[in-house]
Amino acid sequence: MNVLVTGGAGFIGANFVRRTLATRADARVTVLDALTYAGNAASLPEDERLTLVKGDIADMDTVSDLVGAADVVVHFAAESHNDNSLHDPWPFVHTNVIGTYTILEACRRHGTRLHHISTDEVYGDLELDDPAKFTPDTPYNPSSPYSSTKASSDLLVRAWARSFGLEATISNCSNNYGPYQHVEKFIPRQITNIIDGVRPKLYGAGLNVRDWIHVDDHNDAVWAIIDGGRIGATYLIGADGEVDNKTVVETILTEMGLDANAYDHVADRPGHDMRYAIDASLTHDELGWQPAYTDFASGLRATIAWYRDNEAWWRPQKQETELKYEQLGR
Ligand code: NAD
Ligand code: TDX
Repeated sequence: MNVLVTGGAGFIGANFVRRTLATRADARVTVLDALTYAGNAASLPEDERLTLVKGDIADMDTVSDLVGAADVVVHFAAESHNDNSLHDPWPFVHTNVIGTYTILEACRRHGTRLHHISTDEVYGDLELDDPAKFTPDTPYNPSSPYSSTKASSDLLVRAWARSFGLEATISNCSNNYGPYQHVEKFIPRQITNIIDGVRPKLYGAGLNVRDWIHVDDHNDAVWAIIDGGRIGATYLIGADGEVDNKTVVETILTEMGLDANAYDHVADRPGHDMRYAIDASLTHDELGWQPAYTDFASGLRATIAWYRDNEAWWRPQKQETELKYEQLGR
């Protein structure tokens, strides 16, 4: 099986490639990745079944032949960081909207199966005391340039499936954590700050809730959808991992042997979504997928150990990332 993975040098994509090569002997993987600041060839393993192509998903000349040679396209490539989208939205429109359009047109041209990776952020946010969780029927209500461009990409996929009969599925997953995540993101930023003797930085009061899932659980669900998902369907992926940001920081500090209160509050993110929560029951019931990491604290412990053991991987990005945050006052 020839698998084309867009964005395969990013956090979730690289974990997907590693897991695919380790668990599926029949798979040959081609990664198409622009190697932006978020992409890192060092996240990928050495493997004769893996080819890395550096290129832009919005460039049809690059995309078309690769899609034509693939049995399935797993589309992870995106600009993925909310804070960056508030500072400069254009790359988000380019990659998330025009890039996805280009992938769709290439899949249509060649009749290639597509799985589109999306996020729970397309549904907007929930109040802290709302008993509801997101389901595949929740109306779209995105807040940021990031989530609105991801919502746009989902709508394009739905339209191509319905109007052109494209063989596509979509998954909307909650916040991922695990190895190879860029140090701009919440959990790796705090772990690497602590390693550097810098206090963690909590936006606002830190009451915002995210629904954490280990990246391997996300990627196993993606394979379950590719293997057995209904064409045209949307699947939600989550692991019942709702935790507020303050608790996450306190847990990281405690796990790293420091006082749980040794963090600072910084300026809040404009338009900051309050809470995300996934109801993944359709994905469980239809596909039999279940998360393996059910204890967030132990998953976090393993992630802390990974960042301690892999400083050479993250160190080159750390200073530049913190300079960007300094300019944003966060
Ligand atoms: P990431 O930022 O770590 O990786 C994105 C990858 O895409 C990078 O390797 C980058 O070089 C590549 N890329 C960016 N623009 C490109 C372009 N124009 N052409 C080719 N490659 C390009 O992101 P991530 O956290 O791994 O997220 C991957 C996908 O999963 C995204 O679609 C994101 O919306 C979605 N998602 C992420 C999370 C999360 O918690 N991180 C949760 C749910 C869904
Ligand atoms: O230093 C920080 N302090 C802080 O309190 C950072 C970087 C973040 N935060 C807060 C903001 C969020 O409430 O932590 C929470 C998580 O922040 P991010 O890691 O930036 O993730 P989020 O904005 O929730 O989006 C993530 O999950 C959904 C991914 O970046 C998206 O790609 C995915 O779609």
